[in-house]
Amino acid sequence: MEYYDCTPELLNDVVGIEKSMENAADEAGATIINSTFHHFSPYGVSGVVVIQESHLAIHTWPEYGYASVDLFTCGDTVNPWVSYQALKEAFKAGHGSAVELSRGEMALLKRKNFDLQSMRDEKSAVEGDPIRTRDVWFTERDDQIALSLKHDGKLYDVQSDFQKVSVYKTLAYGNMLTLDGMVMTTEKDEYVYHEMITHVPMLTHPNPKRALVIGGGDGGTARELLKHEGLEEVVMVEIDEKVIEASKMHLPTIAAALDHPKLNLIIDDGIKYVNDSADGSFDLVIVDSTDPVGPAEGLFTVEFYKEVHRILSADGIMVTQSESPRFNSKVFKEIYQTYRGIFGQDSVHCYLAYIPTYPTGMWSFSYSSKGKAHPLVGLNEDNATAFTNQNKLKYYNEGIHKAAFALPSFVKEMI
Ligand code: SPD
Repeated sequence: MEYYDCTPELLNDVVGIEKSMENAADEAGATIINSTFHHFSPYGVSGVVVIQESHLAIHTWPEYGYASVDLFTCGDTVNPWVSYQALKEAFKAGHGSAVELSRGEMALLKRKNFDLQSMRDEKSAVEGDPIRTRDVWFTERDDQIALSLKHDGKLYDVQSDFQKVSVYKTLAYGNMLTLDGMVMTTEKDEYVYHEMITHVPMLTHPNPKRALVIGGGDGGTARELLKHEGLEEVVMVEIDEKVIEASKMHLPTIAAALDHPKLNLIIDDGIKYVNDSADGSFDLVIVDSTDPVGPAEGLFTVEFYKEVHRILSADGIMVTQSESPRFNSKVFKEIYQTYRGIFGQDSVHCYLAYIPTYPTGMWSFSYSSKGKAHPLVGLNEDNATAFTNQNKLKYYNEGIHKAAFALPSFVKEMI
């Protein structure tokens, strides 16, 4: 594939080119295994996306507005012409051309016999195990850090009206939900996030009766909230019904409470729901959002949090997932600055938990109190212990509750 008269800046943007190449592979129906890209000094990019069906490779010459791409596929499941078109648009090429070549003359190929058993992955070489034929890697990355999980294929992959909803069958963490290529939850470590986002506020509010969850379509947050028998109603507003569908189908233990009688599940825009809610109508609002890109962007604005503050009751608490201090430093700082401007300097607290499948593993939550609720002073340790034992919680306990608010110095410094 040849692309002429492209925008030079686009051909020098290594992160953008990698995304465009992966997108071109994805749209053509290929399964991405991994990719590696390199930026040359002072300009030019080369890179390869390895796909299950072979590879895509690119070399760019920004000084000539020219890029050449090779797409090698195997079988007939990938349509290379879709990639051609996607890249032409991505690079804003004035004109382009492509040639399709057949490789490997069938007449010259002779099948060899070999012992398939001897080629098995050592770890899966257990008598009776199926032979794994497609171990590939899912990678979540920004331009500096990447997190990869090996998987055995996708169980769900749908472009909804809002985002790409996928469920991967990972080898180490069970089924994993991703939205637009970002890990949301996995069967094996979901409990850390869901126990911490719910029980910390629930066990420090004097008498919570009504809770609102914005987002949280996988159902984990609702499941944990509904363990608190004193709660009379949980309203959950999820914008994307495909997230609910994927979770019910492939994350049944996380989605376990989505049909609970006390849960009022609404498929709608959470921002609109909050704007339309009456003053003081919720004791607890949990913002269980995705990262601040795509449909969740509006959930990270001053206007939205002011509205959340308005709908909280006198002693109401807002808890949000507040990203990783290390991975999303800029957003992390902004979040705390914004909340403090609304709830007051001393009414906003940060706490941490360790979630191996989120970038850097260090994840933060914010606890903002409208009235007198306090995350440590308000904790009745005996109640917390009894609740933990009764519900056989796997991460939360009274010790973790207190320790989660002890912040490393660099995090204190940031907020
Ligand atoms: N980068 C990961 C942020 C995920 C936040 N939400 C997760 C949803 C789990 N219910």
